Amino acid sequence: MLLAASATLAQDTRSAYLQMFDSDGDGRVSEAEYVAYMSRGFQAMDRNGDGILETDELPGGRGRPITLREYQDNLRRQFHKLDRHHRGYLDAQELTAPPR
Ligand SMILES: [Ca+2]
Ligand SMILES: [Ca+2]
Repeated sequence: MLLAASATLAQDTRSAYLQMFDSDGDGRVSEAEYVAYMSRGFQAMDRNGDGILETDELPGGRGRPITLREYQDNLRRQFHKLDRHHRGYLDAQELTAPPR
């Protein structure tokens, strides 16, 4: 009983994570949903809201400035790496897989 409960918990954690991305609620994450959700991190860091993360807005205050467009291009590449089955969307397992 206890074992079954913890197996279910791992499953629930994954699907809860997926639900944060899955804005249309179809149980999978499209490229647009992935980019939209992950872009929130950019927006949170872009304190002056000009669409560019300047060096002083980057974590640790170091690094090359990056535009929202570059950031989203990186996210799209990341999405396609995660999309191991090349179906154009991520399921909970692909989404939570460790990066290669
Ligand atoms: Ca979806
Ligand atoms: Ca900025």
